Amino acid sequence: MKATALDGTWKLRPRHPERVAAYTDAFTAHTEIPVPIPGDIHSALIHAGIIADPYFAKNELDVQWVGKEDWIISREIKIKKAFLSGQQFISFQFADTFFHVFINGREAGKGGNMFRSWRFNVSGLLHEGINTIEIMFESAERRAIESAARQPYPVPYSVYPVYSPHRNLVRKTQCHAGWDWGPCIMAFGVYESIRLEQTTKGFIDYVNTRYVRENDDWQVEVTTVYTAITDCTIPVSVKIEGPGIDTVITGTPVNVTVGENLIRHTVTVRRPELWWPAGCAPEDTAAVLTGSSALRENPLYTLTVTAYHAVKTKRIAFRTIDVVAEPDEHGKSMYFKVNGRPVFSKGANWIPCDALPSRQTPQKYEKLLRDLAAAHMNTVRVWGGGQYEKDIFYELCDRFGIMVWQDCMFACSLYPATPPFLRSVRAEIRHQVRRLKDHPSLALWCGNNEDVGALTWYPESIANRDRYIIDYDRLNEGVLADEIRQLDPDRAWWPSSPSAGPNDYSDNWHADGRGDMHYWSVWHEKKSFDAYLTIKPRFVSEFGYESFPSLSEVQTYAPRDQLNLTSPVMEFHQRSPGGNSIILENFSRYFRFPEGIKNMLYLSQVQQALAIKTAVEYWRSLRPICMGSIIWQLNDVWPVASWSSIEYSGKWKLLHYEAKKFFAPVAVVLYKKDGKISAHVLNDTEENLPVRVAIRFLTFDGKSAASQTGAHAGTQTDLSIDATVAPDSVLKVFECPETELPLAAHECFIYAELTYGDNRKTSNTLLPALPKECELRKACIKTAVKRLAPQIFEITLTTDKPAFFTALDTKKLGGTFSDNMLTLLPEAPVTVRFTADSEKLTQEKFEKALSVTTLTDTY
Ligand code: BMA
Repeated sequence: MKATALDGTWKLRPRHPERVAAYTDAFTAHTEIPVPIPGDIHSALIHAGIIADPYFAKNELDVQWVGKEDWIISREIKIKKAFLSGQQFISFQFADTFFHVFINGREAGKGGNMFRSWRFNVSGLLHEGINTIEIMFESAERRAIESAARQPYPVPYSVYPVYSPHRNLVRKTQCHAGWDWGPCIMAFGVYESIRLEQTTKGFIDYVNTRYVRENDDWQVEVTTVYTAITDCTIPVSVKIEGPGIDTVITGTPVNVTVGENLIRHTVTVRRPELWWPAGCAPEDTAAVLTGSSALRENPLYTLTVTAYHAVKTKRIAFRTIDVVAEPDEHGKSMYFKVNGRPVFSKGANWIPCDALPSRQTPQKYEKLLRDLAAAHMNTVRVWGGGQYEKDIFYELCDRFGIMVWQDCMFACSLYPATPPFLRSVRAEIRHQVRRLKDHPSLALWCGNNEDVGALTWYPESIANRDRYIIDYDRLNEGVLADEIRQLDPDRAWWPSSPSAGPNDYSDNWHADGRGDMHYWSVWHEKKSFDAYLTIKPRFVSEFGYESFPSLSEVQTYAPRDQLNLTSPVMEFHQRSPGGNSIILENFSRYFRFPEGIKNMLYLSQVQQALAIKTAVEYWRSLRPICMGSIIWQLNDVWPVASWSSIEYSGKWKLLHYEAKKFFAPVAVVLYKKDGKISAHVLNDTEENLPVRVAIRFLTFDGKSAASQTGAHAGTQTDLSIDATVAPDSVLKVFECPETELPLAAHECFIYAELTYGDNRKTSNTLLPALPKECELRKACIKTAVKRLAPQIFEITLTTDKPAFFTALDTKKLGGTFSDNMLTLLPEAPVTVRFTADSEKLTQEKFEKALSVTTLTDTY
């Protein structure tokens, strides 16, 4: 078997230059521009200067015509005589979406589902010497509109401020059509290598595994899915290599017949090392106690199957993973159990890492997933409005121990149940399950995002509920669950997110007793942050709160004259209806109103971090009732106001820094609920954890509150508590009624410091009154900077008065602080490190870029 990847520069032209002339004069009848493949067409047009950067200002509106046209990419390829023996094929993965392939002018095949793989037999179409390959992409928007006209009845879907109609009728990344955080860019292209293949026998399409554990030994059942082009006998070898293991089954002869063959081997692997989610391996506990921050990589084993000349290699690992959803005294549990150990899922929701597929680079995947793990997260949810992710995504999750909650790609919509649609989805899910199921990180298959709820969102489905419920069930149980249960019987199937579990269709936006919740009462229903403390969820797979990006990021899309929160461009880069008003309204709820855009952007990030911190700290303290909190959302597809914890450029928002603290395996949390203030120690390690907790009541001058005139007699004074927290659990170490604070709530704050392990310290702060009510003193903060290594700077911060929500920023200079969003106390300097992306950064440049903002600076 021979294969060539047709990567490189192809040529691009519109199918109808005369129509495109209405938008650009760049294309005459014969003009072509270069387009890198794998890649997308919008990116090529941007690169050629034919369309403007759609992420800037309101340019997105000016590029909508691109998605309404048809486009052709072409290239020549030289074929040698030897390649023409046997049969030849052209294959596609991630081809977006409606395309026709022509070889030397003759149609070789067509595709119409971005999530399927396609292989077309091109034998007889190629010849020795120069051949032309053309791929014609049809407008998915037009195809969706045509499909809508053919539906037996309307199939409703949710729309966003800028959108392309009937997205739900085409099997394409749903958010390409616009979302409440994303632009409408109806991309076209092929985002993985197009391969030209030649064989005399056949192909290995997939290699899949199942595992049976017998004490320390594992039986691996390897199924090779082999498509033969002729009846023949081929030798098949299976090899598993890795730390301490080298097991081979060599060359068993296997008879195959034309079409798909399943070839099975069983391999015994003795005492492999186990795969664990981040933070859960035995050595992770030791790292927590000593303070090592290195990211642990999991032991992965290489499985290679050779079938005649075809070879397939993949990385596998050894672990058990179960979803425990069982009735209990609180309703029904939901949590992951890995190698027998219950794991609290800490994580974020993943949307595609760029709206332009050409910019979904391996570097971006690696940075985002490293950043996710750096914030002590162990779970990522691949949300159903995006895409089954690229291989590199799952490979990184395997390495770093990030459990993947995998939605099937359906979101916020109803979907058709016509036979052609269901056939297309069946082929899609069969491909994706066999492609992805061996990743040790893959923890759960979920049917869709919010499609059960969507049944109640539209007049059509409210009026004719039965019809749409039947369609829902045909797709979800009839196709998705049916295929997943058959092809991946060892992995959990979860019907929808949110869901109370199989066969239960409760309202999991508000009911907290069973399954996973999407808790949107804070933000979409505009409740106060306290609402997070009114539920006892089992697992929250979505909850979020918006902020603006930092000033340097806003400047990438808003020209200077638009730097105002109600300017047209700032409102355009906000897709959640009324979003800017919600942010501003909450400023007035919690804070003294900030002056100037810079302070507003900063405060929006403080507010977001505070909202999500309130939720996560409380829900973690409910363990084991609650066993998961997955923040909406990790990343952005373009620069925009959104719920993300990391800005489009990769800069961490204050939320991501705060997440690193509120998701830490060992943490102290403080909260006020029902008039009581309490402190809890969270221990996600597998050991009994002796701790000391110092609780101090301080004035806004930084003095002990109890010693002040005005302090009530017989009230709380500073405390030091010694305790031992059991493994994987939470201990309440302190509680007092708010009325026992030494001073009025707005005159003092509580500062808790936890000591554990090798003299490791972590702290937390609670303002018992709303920040706007507190009589904060203006703090004068000083910084001293030292360069420790070419990329590492140390910043020491000192203050004369307690300073809250103190944030460091470096404008456009890329890099990450070791800590941010700090409480600073007088006489207690705080040192943080900044690791720059570039080695070329001078101390002078760094100091010039560095800014410090604290709450009292904003008004
Ligand atoms: C959800 C998600 C997304 C959406 C987000 C914010 O429920 O599933 O569809 O972007 O909320 O509104």
